[in-house]
Amino acid sequence: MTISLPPPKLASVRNAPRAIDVFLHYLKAEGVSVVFGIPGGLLHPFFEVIEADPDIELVVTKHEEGAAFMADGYSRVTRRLSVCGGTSGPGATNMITGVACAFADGVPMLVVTGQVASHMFGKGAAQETSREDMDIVAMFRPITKYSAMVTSTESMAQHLRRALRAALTGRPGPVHLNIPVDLWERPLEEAWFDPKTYRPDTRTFDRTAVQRAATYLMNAKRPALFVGAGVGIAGAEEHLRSLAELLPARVATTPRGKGLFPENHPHSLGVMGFAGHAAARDALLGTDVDVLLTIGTSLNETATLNWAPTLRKNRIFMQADIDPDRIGRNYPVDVALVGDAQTVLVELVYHLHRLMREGGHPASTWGEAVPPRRVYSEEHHRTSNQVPVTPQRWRRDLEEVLPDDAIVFSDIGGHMLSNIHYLSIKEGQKFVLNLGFGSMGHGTVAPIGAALAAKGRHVFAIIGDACFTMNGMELVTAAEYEIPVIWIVENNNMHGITWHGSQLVGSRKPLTSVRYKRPLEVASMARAMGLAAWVVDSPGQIQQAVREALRSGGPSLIEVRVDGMIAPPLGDRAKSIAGFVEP
Ligand SMILES: Cc1ncc(C[n+]2csc(CCOP(=O)(O)OP(=O)(O)O)c2C)c(N)n1
Ligand SMILES: [Mg+2]
Repeated sequence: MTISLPPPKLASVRNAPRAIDVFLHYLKAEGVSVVFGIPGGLLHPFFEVIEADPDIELVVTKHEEGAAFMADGYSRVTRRLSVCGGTSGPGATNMITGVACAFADGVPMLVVTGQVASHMFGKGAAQETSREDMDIVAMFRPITKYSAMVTSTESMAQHLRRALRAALTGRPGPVHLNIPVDLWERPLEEAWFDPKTYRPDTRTFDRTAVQRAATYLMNAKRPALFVGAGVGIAGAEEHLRSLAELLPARVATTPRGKGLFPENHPHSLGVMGFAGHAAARDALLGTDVDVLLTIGTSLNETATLNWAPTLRKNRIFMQADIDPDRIGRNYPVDVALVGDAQTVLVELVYHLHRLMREGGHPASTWGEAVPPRRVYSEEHHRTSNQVPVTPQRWRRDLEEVLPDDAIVFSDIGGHMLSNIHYLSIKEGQKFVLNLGFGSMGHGTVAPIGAALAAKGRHVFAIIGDACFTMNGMELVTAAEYEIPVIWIVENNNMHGITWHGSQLVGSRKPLTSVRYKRPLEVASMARAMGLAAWVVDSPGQIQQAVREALRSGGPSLIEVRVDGMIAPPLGDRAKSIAGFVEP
């Protein structure tokens, strides 16, 4: 039996705010000024409004993975929320790798995806990814802090506030909202909430733990700090330096934390972990250090040389992290400092000053010791005059012309290991690496978002030829929007890390198929994409090319043709793959 009802009255959308207007208002309140993405029918209302808005720039990328990478780069520099969007189905799934990178490294990002109209669910509409079908919300769930479909216009703002709260409190991370296309333009009358009212400030700390830690540091003869990327996320570089100089303490960073403490500082030990430096390894795994404070590192495989047990042996071991789940996960701790790195460091320095005012004096003896000289593996390659140039030599040349404010992104491969080991990051410079997820392409594309965010600073990307071919089409985006990244592509015409690494693991036979069958003309491809480009193959040449690229002020690329037979410093990585753990 059917019942005949009169048609419902249509709400007047004229003059009444729509759901999309409310949505946009929240984004602006969070300081969002750029949205990265690729428009498509099922997310059209969102992109239409973004394009029309004078306060928000829409950057249309070449691939949705690029949109997620750019958003990620934007957040890593601003430490603010970034936004990327893709239409339903493939537009959404294309973003998954980029979002996973952001999740692994704690980057705050809002991912918006389209969905078929709510009345069509389950009927097999084109690109349907609702729960009745492929379930895009479920696909994003393990790689976000919150993933949900907005099921009614009335609940849109509630979902958005929850997503923003999750993205921006505690350990930051990406969040995902999937929105049926029919919800955006419906009227939505809503009381407005200011960000302060729906997401708490989590700069909290444990006072008793800080006091204990300060006392241990005050009495330490050989204190050391082990610094992870969390210090960068918290913007605590200066506070770290205050603590290190006050004691003084020796400072090592994880590979991802590289440069958060200037590597040319007398107390820098360089990088501890994969492709790291002997001074850091000797100090942190040796017997000298009596108190070790780790800050903003989860002490994972790459940072600890496969969880070396000697890292916490015969010493007081203290760990500071915003995420209690990361404290004591890999090493038992003597003092657990739950809290934001900046807050914990400020409080530690405060308590040390208090103890000093009361007549105390730091017991550190490092002040009288000679700071360690940076020793590189295969040091002779750094001064080699051979042609084609060695990976070590051109990096040494680059150090001399790299601007004081440079933000240097690395991609994933042998070039990353060389960047970690051979390129010194000095005061004022910044190094960015997605080692949590370790996706090729991030270091190629994220710098575009970073350069948009950090207008006025010089952004470099040091990448490999295979990373360039994987995601290099986004260089067209940089050319279109005139975003001045300088890419330095180390061209060895192969997946160098795999070819060299294959000779250290398994049957030790080189995996020859990763060497290219025809040489890659990287600079020519870049020119075709609208970039200024240079080719370098001899010692000293890169300096002129960098100067010219800086002068050009636009997106540029320098192809460095290197001696590909020189292996990157990958011994530690090979040992980990082979399951070999040092005692
Ligand atoms: C998306 C993705 N696919 C595959 C890998 C595994 N992988 C790591 S590095 C690499 C090759 C990198 O080659 P290239 O960019 O030329 O750098 P090189 O090692 O030669 O310096 C591969 C395939 C990865 N990390 N990410
Ligand atoms: Mg290569």
